[in-house]
Amino acid sequence: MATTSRKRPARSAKNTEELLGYYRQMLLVRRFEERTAQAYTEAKIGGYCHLNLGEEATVVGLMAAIEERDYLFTNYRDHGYALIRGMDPGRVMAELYGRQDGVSRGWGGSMHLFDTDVRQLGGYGIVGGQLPLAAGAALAVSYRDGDEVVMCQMGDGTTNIGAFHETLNIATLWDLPIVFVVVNNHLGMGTTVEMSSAEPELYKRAASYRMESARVDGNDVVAVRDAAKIAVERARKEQKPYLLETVSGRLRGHSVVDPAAYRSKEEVEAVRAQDPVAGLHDQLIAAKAADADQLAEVDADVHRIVKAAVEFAEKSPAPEVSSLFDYTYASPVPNDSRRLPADPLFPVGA
Ligand SMILES: Cc1ncc(C[n+]2csc(CCOP(=O)(O)OP(=O)(O)O)c2C)c(N)n1
Ligand SMILES: [Mg+2]
Repeated sequence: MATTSRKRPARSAKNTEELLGYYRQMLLVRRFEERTAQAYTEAKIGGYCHLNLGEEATVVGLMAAIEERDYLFTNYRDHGYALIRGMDPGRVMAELYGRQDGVSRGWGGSMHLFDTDVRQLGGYGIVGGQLPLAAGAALAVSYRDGDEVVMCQMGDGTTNIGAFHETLNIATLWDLPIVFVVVNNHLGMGTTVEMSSAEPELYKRAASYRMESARVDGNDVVAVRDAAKIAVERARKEQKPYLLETVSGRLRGHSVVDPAAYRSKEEVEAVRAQDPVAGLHDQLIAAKAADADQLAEVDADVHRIVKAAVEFAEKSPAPEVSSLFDYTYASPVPNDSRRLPADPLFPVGA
């Protein structure tokens, strides 16, 4: 096990360009999530809704480490991953709105973003639910002698779920090409890692399963990318699982409706001081890679993308009620009840 260092690469035009690209992506996640929170409070979005605010460097760094051919599973905090993995922002927003043009035709919603085109196979609302499924995908890859890798993201709270231990155990026993990523934002809803985990250095959990692991600063996009690349390469070349822990913060409540009253003002200030988007902004200026006007232009561009996404979602129609049972079963089921909500239990006159 190793803790990854924060050594920065020498500055070059390529690095500068790369960093600016990451800044644009992180800002896209930031502005998309802020707009999502607004749409939720306007009751345009229903159901549960969890944001990646504060996790932008982690999201972008992880997505820079996997390739198109690789597969991704995440928990319900999935909007940012979808955007950076390549789902169209308008179709993601339409999904949050529950509209027909959403990536899952409006049936999945915020927690279940799924798009086989970009090999993002959900979005799972059950804590730890994605782990056994991701292991199954990795088993399929291995069975077919493929060279794809499965990345399975989860939160810190997930490391105390039975499925976490069962899946890590089997992943080592079966030499699965899978990278488990624990996004440690210090909180599972309102419970801190220290209150819930006897070993709060979560990457050390991998030792129980003889699995390589590392911990990295989740607010440093390049450090996350480089640490994740090591993990992905090991999974791809050696067919060995890996556990990567990224440490960052959650800027808002657990979900959009959570005021997070359990956090003190000082704790919130400490998280804000580590804000990865503001941090990269200042880093770019200090390194003279860009000036404030250029970065404001990036922000304006991103605002346009998010505005267009909202307009697309607003215009998309709601799914037909008659399609409520579509996509439930792969093939017709005999005697399947097609009763819609509010339909009488027995047809009148029957
Ligand atoms: C099996 C299960 N138990 C409880 C819940 C309720 N729940 C939803 S999110 C959550 C906290 C998970 O925290 P963490 O894994 O750290 O993820 P984060 O929300 O920080 O991304 C809990 C307990 C659930 N969805 N599924
Ligand atoms: Mg958490």
